Order: sequence, then structure tokens, then C-alpha cells
Amino acid sequence: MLRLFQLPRAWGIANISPPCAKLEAWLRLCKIPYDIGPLDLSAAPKGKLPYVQDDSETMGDATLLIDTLKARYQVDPDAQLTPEQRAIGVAFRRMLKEDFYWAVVYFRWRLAGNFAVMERTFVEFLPQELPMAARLQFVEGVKANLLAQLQQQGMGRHTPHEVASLGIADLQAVADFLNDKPYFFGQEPTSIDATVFAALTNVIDAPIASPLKVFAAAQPNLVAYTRRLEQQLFPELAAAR
Ligand SMILES: N[C@@H](CCC(=O)N[C@@H](CS)C(=O)NCC(=O)O)C(=O)O
Repeated sequence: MLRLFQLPRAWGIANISPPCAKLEAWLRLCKIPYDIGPLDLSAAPKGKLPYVQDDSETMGDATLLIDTLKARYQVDPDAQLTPEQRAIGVAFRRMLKEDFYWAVVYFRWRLAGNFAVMERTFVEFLPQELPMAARLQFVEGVKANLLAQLQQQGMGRHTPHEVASLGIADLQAVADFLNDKPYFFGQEPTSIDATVFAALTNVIDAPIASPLKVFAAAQPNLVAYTRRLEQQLFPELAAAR
């Protein structure tokens, strides 16, 4: 059986890592059976989560994995999409992954109040037998790594106000395109819904104060969509909400 390696569940959402939430949502959408492996970043082929082991092969990157697993498991929720829809899907996926993701990281790790939430959460992910000082030091390392990535990527060079305006523009684009459709491309869910759901639940349902959350939570279609996808793909989380 396919084994999925990701961050442990927290905050009552699919995963506090958007790429991890996206891959697990997609596996569930496609009804591909899987189990969850232990948290072990050292075995990640690309040094990032999520990754999977399947047929003794270890493979990383949520986006690449979706393409690989489509072929391997002969499933394709996107089979009926038109070329235009596919093009739109690629553009939204890249926007959420390469731009919006970094706005989310910024508000989580750069603002002191939110970092305290991240610290508490990550300390719980680490082996409880490790002394608290060592766990806190590890989380400081995660923070330093992410702040360096934010700087290199570019989002970290902006003020909170500027990051908010960039991230809200992404959310507005999703809200406008989704409009009153139940799923991103209409009546049936497709792969892009895993990506959009993962991004939205990580803002709307995360205990992280930010202008992104204020904006997204005020868009009735984004909230209804997030609840719909959660109910469909993670009913155990919806039931606990
Ligand atoms: N393009 C990758 C991105 C994965 C990613 O950024 N994962 C983060 C967790 S949200 C990670 O593992 N970061 C560890 C690091 O940057 O050292 C994917 O879609 O799988």
C-alpha cells in the first residue's frame, strides 16, 4: 500500500502544510488507499514534505506525485477537462503554490504572535522524550530556514501590508473564478480542488491571525467551498468541527 509521509495532523485541519493537505486530499478524491508513515524529513527525496513510498520507490513533490500516481493507479479526475480549463488549472495551481503559499508562510513565521502558535504546534510534533529546550531549538532552526527561504523567494522582502495585498489578490482571484460553482470547474471535483481546498483550509481554519484569514473568512463562497470539500474528503474533521 502507498505510504504517505507528511506533518502530523494538527489544528483540526487536513494538514497545516498546504502541500501535504493537497496530496492527502487528492489521494482521497481519487480513492487511492494509503497509510501514514512516521514524520521523517531525513528520508524525503527532495528534502521536503510530503513524499510517498510506493512499490519500494520513494518519491517527492505533491504536484509531480499527482501526475505520477494518475498514471500508476489509472485514475484521472481531470479526464473531462477542456484544454482551456487545464490551462486555467495550471495557472491557479502555480499561483497558490509559488505566490500565495509564501504569503501564508510569512504571516505564520514572521509575526511574533503567530510564531508562538507555530512553536507550540511544532514542539508537539517532535518526540516527547526530547528535552523541551532541544525541541524549542529545533523549531528555531525551522524558523530560520523558512525566513531565509522567504527572503530568497522574495516575499520576505515586503512589508506585512504589501504581503496582505498580494495574498488577498490571489484569494480574490479564486473567489471570483469559483463564483457560485460547487467545485472549481463546475459540478464535479477535479485535481485543482485538492490544491484550492488545501490553501483555503490553511487560512480560513488555521489559528493564525492575518489579513488573509480576515478576507477569506468574509467570502461566503470560499467558506462554503472549504466546508464542502472538507465534508467530502475529510468527513472525520468536518464532524469534529
Ligand atoms: N513543491 C513542494 C513543496 C513542499 C514544501 O514546501 N514542503 C514544506 C512543508 S509545507 C517542507 O517540507 N519544507 C521543509 C524545508 O523547506 O526545509 C511540494 O509541492 O511538495
